[in-house]
Amino acid sequence: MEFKIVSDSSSDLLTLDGVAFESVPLKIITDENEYVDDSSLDVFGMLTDLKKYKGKSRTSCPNSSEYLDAFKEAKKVFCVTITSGLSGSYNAASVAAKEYADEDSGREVAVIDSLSTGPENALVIEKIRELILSGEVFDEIKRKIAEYQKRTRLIFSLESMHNLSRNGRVNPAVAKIAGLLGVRVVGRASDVGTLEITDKPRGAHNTLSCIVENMKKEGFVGGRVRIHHAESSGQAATLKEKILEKFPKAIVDISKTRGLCSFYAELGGLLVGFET
Ligand code: X90
Repeated sequence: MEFKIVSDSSSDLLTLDGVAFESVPLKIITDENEYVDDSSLDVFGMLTDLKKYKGKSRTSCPNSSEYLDAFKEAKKVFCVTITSGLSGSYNAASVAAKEYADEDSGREVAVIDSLSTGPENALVIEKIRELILSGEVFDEIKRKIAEYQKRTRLIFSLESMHNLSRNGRVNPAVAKIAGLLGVRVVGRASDVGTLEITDKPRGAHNTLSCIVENMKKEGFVGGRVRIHHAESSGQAATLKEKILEKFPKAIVDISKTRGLCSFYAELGGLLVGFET
């Protein structure tokens, strides 16, 4: 096989049409269970278990041998990982990439640090797919993807930052203030791939308007949008309507978060990836 796209499960994609694709699962671990974030994971079941569960929970990223297995048989690999600002996934993939390329001079691996997660990763992956299918060569795809990444953004809204804060992925003081206020937070993936809280809107309606306002602030003028939701399909559909009201030409797709993003975004969380 010539090209293959590999991604960790933070992209929320399980399959991709037209090109070889493999998702390498992260894991969600409690004292009682290990949830592997692959296609067999019952995400809603996991979230329901975790809601009742009072003990500790954490996540772990793929190791380099899991990435090596996923690269297998491909000459040219594009590997998109969750932000290196919050996870070791990019590092593990980079170790694997070096080993894989060293084994055979005909192989090339581009490891792409999304500095983001979920829908923004999915947009990047879909762009790589488009470039492969249009017949572009490896180096040209790499260059165009680096350019494309400058144009994509992630905005999120969260009802709880409990798991993010308990696992040291966000400043505990920030999480505490949001928790104490009992409000949703809206934020963005920062330029270095960490969480940046921008607003504390009150009420579901205001939250959605706040997301659209932030999209405009980031420079959205009606390109592609992906909304990934953690068991919040109603909110996702209303958000799509609001985006289309203001930007009738936008192309908006809705899908569900898989295990990793669901664990951190928690029930009701919305992740919005878009082009500027
Ligand atoms: O290596 C690991 O165990 C994975 C750690 C992942 C930590 C953060 C995941 C965040 C998921 C939450 C809202 C969006 C934040 C975007 C920041 C770049 C979703």
